[in-house]
Amino acid sequence: MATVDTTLPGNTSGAAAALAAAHSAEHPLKLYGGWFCPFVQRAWIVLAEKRIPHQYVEINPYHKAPEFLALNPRGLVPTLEVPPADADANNNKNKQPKPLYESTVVCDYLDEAFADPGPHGPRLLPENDVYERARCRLWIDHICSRVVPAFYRLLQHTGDKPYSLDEGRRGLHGHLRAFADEMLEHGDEDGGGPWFLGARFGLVDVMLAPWAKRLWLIDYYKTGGTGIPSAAGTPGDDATWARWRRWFDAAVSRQSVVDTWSSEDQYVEAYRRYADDTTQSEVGQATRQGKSRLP
Ligand SMILES: N[C@@H](CCC(=O)N[C@@H](CS)C(=O)NCC(=O)O)C(=O)O
Repeated sequence: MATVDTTLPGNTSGAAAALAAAHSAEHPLKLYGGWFCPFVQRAWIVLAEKRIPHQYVEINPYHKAPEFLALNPRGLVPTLEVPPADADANNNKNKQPKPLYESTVVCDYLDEAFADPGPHGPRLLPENDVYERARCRLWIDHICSRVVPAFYRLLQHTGDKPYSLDEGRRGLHGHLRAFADEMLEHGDEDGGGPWFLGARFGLVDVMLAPWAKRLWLIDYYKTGGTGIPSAAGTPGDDATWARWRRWFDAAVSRQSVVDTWSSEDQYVEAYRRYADDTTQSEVGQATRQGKSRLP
C-alpha cells in the first residue's frame, strides 16, 4: 500500500477553492476528492456541467483512513457517496449511504442519475443513438487504456528507463493523433464544433480534459516537452495536429475545467514526484513497473 504523501499541499486553491467552498455544506451526495487528481477532476467536471447539488469533501487519498477504505476498498479518489434511494422518504437511519468509485463509473452514473434536461442540461452520452453511444465508449476506452498510460510513461521518463524520451513522446503522439483523426473523420456530422461530438460537449471530452490540462507539466519537466506542434506552420504540423489543437484549446478553457483547477504552482509541486519517478501513487507505481493497465 502506498505511503502517505505529506509533501502534498493540503487543499484546493484558486478557482477550485471557490468551487469547493460553494459546495462545502452538508449534502447527501458527496464527492471525496483530491485537488491534484485528474481522475477526480473528471467527476467534478460532470458535477459542474450538470449543475448537480453535492458536497465536495477534500481528502488525502494516500492516508488510507478506515472510514475511506470502508467506502472504497481500493482506497482511491474519486469516491462518490450516494444517498440511499428512499432516505428522504423514510428518514430511515439504518439505510447506509452507497459508495461508487472509478472515475468512468462515477461519471456514467452521474450522467444517468441526473438526466432531467431541465436542471441538468443535455446528456453527456448521446441518449438516442446506440451506435454513437458505443462509439463514445470505444474512445473513452482509448483514452483510459492508451492516452492516459502514455502520459504517465512520458512524464515518469528518467535516464534509466528501457525506452527513450523520444519513444515516450512518440507513444503519446500516436494515441492523441488517433483521437484527432477520429474527430476529423466525423468532423461535419454535428455542426463542426471543437468537441468529440462536434458542437456537443460530452463524456469523451470530460475523460480526456484533465490530462490535456496537465500537458504543460511535460513541457515544464521534460527536455523537448510534449513535442506537439503548437501552431499552424510549426515543423511537423498537419491537419491531424490542427484538429487536436482545436479540441485542446476548447477543452482547457471550458468553464467546468477552469473552475475545477487550482493554482499552477501547486501542480508543479505535486507532479515533481512523477517527473523524477519517485511517486508512491498506485498509478505511478504501475507505470514504473511497465504495466499496461493502470489501477
Ligand atoms: N482508476 C481510478 C484511478 C484513481 C486514482 O488513481 N486516484 C489517485 C489520485 S490521482 C489516488 O487516489 N491515489 C491514491 C494512491 O495511489 O494510493 C479511477 O479512474 O478513478
